[in-house]
Amino acid sequence: MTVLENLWFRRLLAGLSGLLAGYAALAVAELVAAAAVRPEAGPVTAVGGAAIDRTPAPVKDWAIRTFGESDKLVLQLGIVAVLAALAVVLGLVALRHRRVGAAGVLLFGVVGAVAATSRPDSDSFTDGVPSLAGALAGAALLRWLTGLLIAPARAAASASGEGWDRRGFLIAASAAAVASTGAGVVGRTLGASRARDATSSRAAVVLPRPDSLAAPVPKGAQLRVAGVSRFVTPNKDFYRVDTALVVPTVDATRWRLRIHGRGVRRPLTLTFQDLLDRELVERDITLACVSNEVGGPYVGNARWIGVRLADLLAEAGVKPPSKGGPADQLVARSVDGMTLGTPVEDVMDGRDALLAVGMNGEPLPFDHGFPVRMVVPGLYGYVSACKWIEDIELTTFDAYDPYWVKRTWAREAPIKTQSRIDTPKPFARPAAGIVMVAGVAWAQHRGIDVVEVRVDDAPWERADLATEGTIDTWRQWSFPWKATPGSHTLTVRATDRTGQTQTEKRTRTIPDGASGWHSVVVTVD
Ligand SMILES: Nc1nc2c(c(=O)[nH]1)N[C@H]1C(S)=C(S)[C@@H](COP(=O)(O)O)O[C@H]1N2
Ligand SMILES: [Mo]
Repeated sequence: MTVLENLWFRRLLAGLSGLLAGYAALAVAELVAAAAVRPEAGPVTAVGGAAIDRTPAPVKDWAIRTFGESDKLVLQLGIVAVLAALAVVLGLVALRHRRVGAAGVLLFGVVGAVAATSRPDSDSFTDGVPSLAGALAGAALLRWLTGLLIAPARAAASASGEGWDRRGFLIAASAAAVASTGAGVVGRTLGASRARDATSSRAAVVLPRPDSLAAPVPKGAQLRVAGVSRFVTPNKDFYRVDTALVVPTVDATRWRLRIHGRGVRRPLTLTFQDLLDRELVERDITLACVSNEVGGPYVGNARWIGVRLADLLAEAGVKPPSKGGPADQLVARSVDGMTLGTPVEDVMDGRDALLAVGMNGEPLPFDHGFPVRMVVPGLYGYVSACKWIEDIELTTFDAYDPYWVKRTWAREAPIKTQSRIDTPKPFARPAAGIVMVAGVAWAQHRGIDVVEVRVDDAPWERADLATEGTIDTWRQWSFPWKATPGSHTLTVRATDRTGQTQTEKRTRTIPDGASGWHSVVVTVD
């Protein structure tokens, strides 16, 4: 090997040392998190979560729009890619300045530790320990490996004139890779065993027959038009929007819900079984996300089983503001630290605000909040639908801003009347003749009274409405269109039972939900 080749080879190996140090740091950190602290304190989850907390709402909205429900995977891959690149750089730096390289790794440990302790669900400095422990391991490894690259040669190596111990380096590097992988696997396995407890607690749930059943879905609620959304959204197709990088897996047998705060005369602590033993109601309720663009997919309808939240609050001695109660905001907190604020008045005004335990005939899926979540008809999810709930605090809007409100979303957010064309799809090429235009419209807790369709600039025409489920569910509609060849724009708008027609004015989703009419352009052949 020439001197120059040798130099490049050592640089390559230095970069590799950096990568290995980063890999070891992550593996050790994840192991310490799983074994001694808690899985959420692992650096990738912590840094990712902290990044989500700090991302300005418009950027987050863009990420949801662009990557959809893969947004978190993209974020995690991004974090790993950035870490890998920085690790290579630190390896190269360490070839010259071993201390600086190691110090760089430690610095990342500090960043990870700060991120972990700053998460909303972090209540202890021990959450910083995994990142620091990992960084120490990574720094030590980097020093050691780069030391082998620049160490005075042993006899064999110096005989070859390369000035460093190639064999020693390769053995050390392989050993480090194997040890790190081992640490990572043990960490993962420990994490998996907690998840198993949660999974078996879910498998053991037998939902009692609700005391108050939902009426069967009316036959006419589901149109027989290909391409229209199903009236009941199957759980596997139900949209998911949350900030959880790792879906919380809660063991229902250990779960507790606390209800406390202003105006609570009898604070309550409930187990999952306590909830199942109470009066259960079954209701069809359509959930919608405030981040849903006009025409977007973040809306779904399910048959929920749960306890009426108003009953529990009354039992705790809570009065709504209209009856002189001191608390106007109910803050729900999840096991992962998310907070959502709901008007107490809305929860207690007679609507079916639920602490839900069942979704479409099964216990809540983990993605949708097992073991218990809130569902409040008529309010966007971020101000009502707390998944993995563990705490309810009665307070005031003046006293506390929950997670999204701190990030400039509206304090109160009733769902805006909306309608969507499900079929034909944008840029479809239907044949001339009768084309069935169909979709859904929703105005939860008010009900949909009229849906109209406009073809190009022609006058609005009434669509046929499917039978209403309830005022808390979306409603299907259809419109037999005499399609003529050429390009056409189809537009839909709905009117709710208060007589309000959707405004044409397009607004962004921030701060309180998108408004505007959904249009689809098609070309008729
Ligand atoms: N714990 C927790 N609950 C949460 C959220 C969250 O990020 N964390 N997101 C809310 C938002 S913005 C919406 S729209 C609904 C979505 O519920 P889904 O994922 O079951 O459809 O959950 C709400 N509950
Ligand atoms: Mo949402």
